[in-house]
Amino acid sequence: MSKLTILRYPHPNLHKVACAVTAVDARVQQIVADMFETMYDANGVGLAATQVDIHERIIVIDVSEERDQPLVLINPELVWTSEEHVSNEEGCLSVPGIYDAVDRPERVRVVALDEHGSRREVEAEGLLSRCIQHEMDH
Ligand code: GNR
Ligand code: NI
Repeated sequence: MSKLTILRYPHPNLHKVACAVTAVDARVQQIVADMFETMYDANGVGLAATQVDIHERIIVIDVSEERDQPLVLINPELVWTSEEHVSNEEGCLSVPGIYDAVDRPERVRVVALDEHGSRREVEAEGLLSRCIQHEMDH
């Protein structure tokens, strides 16, 4: 495992659009492990690969208090968003010190691959929903 460097605004690579992962193999699993190490070290609740200068659709999330509920989303797609929206404060590890309210759908359903390449569907609300949407925006 190795900790990766988180790009900070206004690094131009933060604007790059990530490509789909074509195979969930050992290379991708190493990226996932390194992203978790980086996210936990930074006390973040989520991290998108773009933030560590890897331009592939890979997201790691852990919104649990105990930091023991890792969630991996590869090639995520939103398949449903609620009509109801909610506004809440967001921060970003790539924009340290800045927090502002962002209006988003309250609940989402996302389909993605996990770290083993298995398709999974997650329905989320609250911080998890917000975090999934924030990471997908990266
Ligand atoms: O650590 C993070 N906290 C957070 C709080 C509210 C909404 C979204 C987030 S994501 C952020 C980590 C980050 O920058 N991920 O891209
Ligand atoms: Ni962010």
